[in-house]
Amino acid sequence: MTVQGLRRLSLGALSGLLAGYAALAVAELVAAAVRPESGPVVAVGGAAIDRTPAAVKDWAIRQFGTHDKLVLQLGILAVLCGLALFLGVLATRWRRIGSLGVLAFGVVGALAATGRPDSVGVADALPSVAGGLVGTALLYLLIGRLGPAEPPAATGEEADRSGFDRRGFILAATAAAAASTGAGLAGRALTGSQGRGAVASRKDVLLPAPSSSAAPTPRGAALRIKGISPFVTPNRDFYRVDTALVVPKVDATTWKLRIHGRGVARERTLTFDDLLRMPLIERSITLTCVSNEVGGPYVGNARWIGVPLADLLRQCGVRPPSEGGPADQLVARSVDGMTLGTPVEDVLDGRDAMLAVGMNGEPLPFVHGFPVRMLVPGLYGYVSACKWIKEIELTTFDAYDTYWVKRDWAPRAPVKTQSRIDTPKPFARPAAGTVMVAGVAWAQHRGIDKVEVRVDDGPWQEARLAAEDTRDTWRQWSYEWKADPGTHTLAVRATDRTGRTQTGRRTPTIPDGASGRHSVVVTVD
Ligand SMILES: Nc1nc2c(c(=O)[nH]1)N[C@H]1C(S)=C(S)[C@@H](COP(=O)(O)O)O[C@H]1N2
Ligand SMILES: [Mo]
Repeated sequence: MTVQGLRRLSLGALSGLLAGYAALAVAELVAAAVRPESGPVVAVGGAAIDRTPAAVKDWAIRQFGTHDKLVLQLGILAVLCGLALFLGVLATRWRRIGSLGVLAFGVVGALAATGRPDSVGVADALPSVAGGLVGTALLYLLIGRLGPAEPPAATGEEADRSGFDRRGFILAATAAAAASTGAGLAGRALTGSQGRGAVASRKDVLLPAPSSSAAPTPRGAALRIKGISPFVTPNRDFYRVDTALVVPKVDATTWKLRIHGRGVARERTLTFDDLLRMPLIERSITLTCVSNEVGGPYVGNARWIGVPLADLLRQCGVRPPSEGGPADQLVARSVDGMTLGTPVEDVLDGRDAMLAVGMNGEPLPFVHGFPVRMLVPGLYGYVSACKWIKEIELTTFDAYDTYWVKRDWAPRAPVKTQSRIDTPKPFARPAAGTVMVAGVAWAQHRGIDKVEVRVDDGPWQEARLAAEDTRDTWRQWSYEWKADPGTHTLAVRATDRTGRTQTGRRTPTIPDGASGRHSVVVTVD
């Protein structure tokens, strides 16, 4: 290949990159005007999450933890870079086809955005289409500066006769890069300013004192042992699991919750202030994710303040199936289109199901569902803990499959009895002698009755249980191990108040939560 041919290809690739960059920047700006969630990267990422098989989603959560969304977006950007390079090179040969390729990807973004469960309609297609058009035009223009595809054969040491308009190209490329950066930054700034109303509304929230406080945590519920999970999980350490690539920023002053559906004699629409004027309860509740592997981190305990959901539903005339009510499923819908389905019977059976407005003494953090989320002790998060809730619909399990149920997770999912060794850590090297083994065990709404530890193939030994707060919270435990030198396996199992001991049979998280025992291998020196 000639030097000029090579130059043409690399400038083509560069043009492709610039066109892709411009397309994304313009899309970002338009998305800021429409909705941040309608931008192509977020939309394609969201669509990918919607379509990810349960097993892959679980794998991603396992591999990347709470960074799973960042990894996904970086992956999408990497793929887009590759495609942009390719389209640029393609355009050096077929200017129109290569340029129109950029638009084709805009269309993909548009389809992804309009197909999301939270889509507001065709407006969501605008960012990707606008970006695609700008990118197409830019690539076409830049390639034009490179001259015709097959230049008159230049001979010998004759000057560059390929028709390459160097000045024009550099000017156009620089201007495009600058304008794109400007558009992208403007988009970011606009999106940021839109969240400001929500941020201000959160700052203005004054949580009323609950009319029913949680009993003080009993002395002895929180053990002082290095490495054990604190009894109350601080908000900043509380796990986060959701499908939201952009954390919804909901303004509490305009937020509304609608309650309707089968057997709702009196439909209601409530504002945030309406909720704060009702009698509030304060309760400690341990929340667990169904995607938590045995020994995994997706469990946390917080002190929540909220409106008792059962009272609210009874006021609306809702009766549980056991009292002849026609609805057996409560579907909670969030502002981002997520749906979660909870048994009506569980919500109305006397447990502290609530619409939570406070978490550990402050308004809900945005990532945990500000302004209002649902909580039902004893059920995994995906069937009970709707964040950014905006609607409650009473229906039946036969009539409606929620988001995760459509993706093969179980429609009903009470939390399985589980226990975890927090310390020592896997592959730790404690010194021989007394080693403190400790952790947490949970069986929400049944309560933990016993925890046992086993060393290698020895007998199960009863661990010391910390005082119980309530049966809806986890319980710390500890065991003083007289450790001999060598490599040992520590295993733990819990027994709940129904007398059932957690099974040693390992099952995957899908469809209704992992079972099996947590064990840790350590080498005693
Ligand atoms: N709107 C919305 N609510 C949601 C989810 C979600 O993806 N979107 N995820 C659920 C799941 S799977 C769990 S385990 C809990 C996690 O709550 P946290 O992130 O506050 O710990 O929220 C639940 N509520
Ligand atoms: Mo979850």
